[in-house]
Amino acid sequence: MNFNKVCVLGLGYIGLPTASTFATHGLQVIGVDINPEVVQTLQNGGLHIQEPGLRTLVQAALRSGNLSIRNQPQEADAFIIAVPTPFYEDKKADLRAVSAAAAAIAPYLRKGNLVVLESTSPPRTTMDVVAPLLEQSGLKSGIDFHLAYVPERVLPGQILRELIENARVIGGVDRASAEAGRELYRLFVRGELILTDATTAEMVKLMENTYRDVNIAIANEFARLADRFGVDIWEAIALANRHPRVNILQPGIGVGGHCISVDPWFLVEAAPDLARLIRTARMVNDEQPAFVVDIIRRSVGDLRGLNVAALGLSYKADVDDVRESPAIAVCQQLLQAGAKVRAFEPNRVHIKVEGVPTAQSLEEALQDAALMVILVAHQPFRTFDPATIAKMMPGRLVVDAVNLLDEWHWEAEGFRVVKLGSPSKD
Ligand code: SAJ
Repeated sequence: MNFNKVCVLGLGYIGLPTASTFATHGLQVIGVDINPEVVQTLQNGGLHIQEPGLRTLVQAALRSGNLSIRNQPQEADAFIIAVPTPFYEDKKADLRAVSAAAAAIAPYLRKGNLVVLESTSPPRTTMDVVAPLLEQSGLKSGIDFHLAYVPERVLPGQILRELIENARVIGGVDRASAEAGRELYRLFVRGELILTDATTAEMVKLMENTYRDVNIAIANEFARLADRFGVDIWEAIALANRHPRVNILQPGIGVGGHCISVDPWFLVEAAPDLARLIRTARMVNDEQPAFVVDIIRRSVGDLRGLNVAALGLSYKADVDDVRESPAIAVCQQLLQAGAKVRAFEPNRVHIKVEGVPTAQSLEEALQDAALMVILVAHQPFRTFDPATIAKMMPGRLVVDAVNLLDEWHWEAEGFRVVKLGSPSKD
């Protein structure tokens, strides 16, 4: 197949880098988003999301003249759907964006085209939801046009590198569709391109993130057990991981982001009678912010009226993305318990979070703080100097939920350091 023109629907963390990378590899790319603010920002040379290297890539793509940003699809050789699949309150997958994108493509679909779904979706979505919507064009998937499910696997923070280097699973509704998908992604992917069917590819994607969720859940549960037994979880994990077949992940404040905290629910929804471990792991991770608040409560007694500087609001270290962030859950629970919280996110200093007071600088966050709680292991927090921090805050208590600080160093400056999953020293 010859791909000259690609239309990418959804210009978020996956769609925008993908569209730009195709453009810098010589394809004509139409990047489509239904959000007029996103379209306008990009058309004016701005960026609505943060990701290392993305600005340079998008600018190069626009400068090449190969990438144009639109609010509607156009005819193309291939269409890629990279829109979000969140869930509803009851944890059922919200496929409205996927369905709307498929319906928007149908009028532009021509014989011989390839359509790819990249959005993480419950098993059978490509076959049962996307194919029928595209077939409203009068064309048949697997006969008149190719249709494939190709999950993205990039790690936020490393997207540009992983987009090119990672292996990709390409699941076609038939063999020819998978082969067409391989030809498209071969244009820039250096990792292996592995062909399978669409439903297997959907399941593979969900298994990858569910596997990680369950493994983080056991790390979090181990941290609670260590807390009860007076064991330092960080030391215990380091020792257990000396076993050649053990690799325990890091406990923390819970699991956030739009992938791992969402995707396992798609399996639970699809087979609630079977996905019991998966559901429990989800619940363990969702309860972790409450465990963090409990640690803080045990350290100070009464939370009412306590001035807390909460450092880090994003869902993980060194990103600006706050979707499903457990750090926000910790702040909300502290506020509910009567604490006065000032949160600070160094990767997004002007952030506004409903119901959570934020500071625009570290100084502002710390100025009245009786307690500093580190919620996310951001790079700038690693180099905190306790003597400098001591001048910025009146209190001398630090709760380190992510094992970031060298407690001896801080204790020498008069701080009391309480670590998640580590016995209190007094
Ligand atoms: N976390 C821990 N302990 C750990 C590792 C992570 O508590 O040891 C927490 C993080 O702080 C964060 C959450 O888990 O809140 C998820 O972070 P992550 O870095 O594990 O993953 P994501 O959500 O940023 O990206 C994942 C990746 N999937 C896997 O590693 C299996 C990525 O490759 C996927 O492309 C991405 O989901 C996605 O889009 O599905």
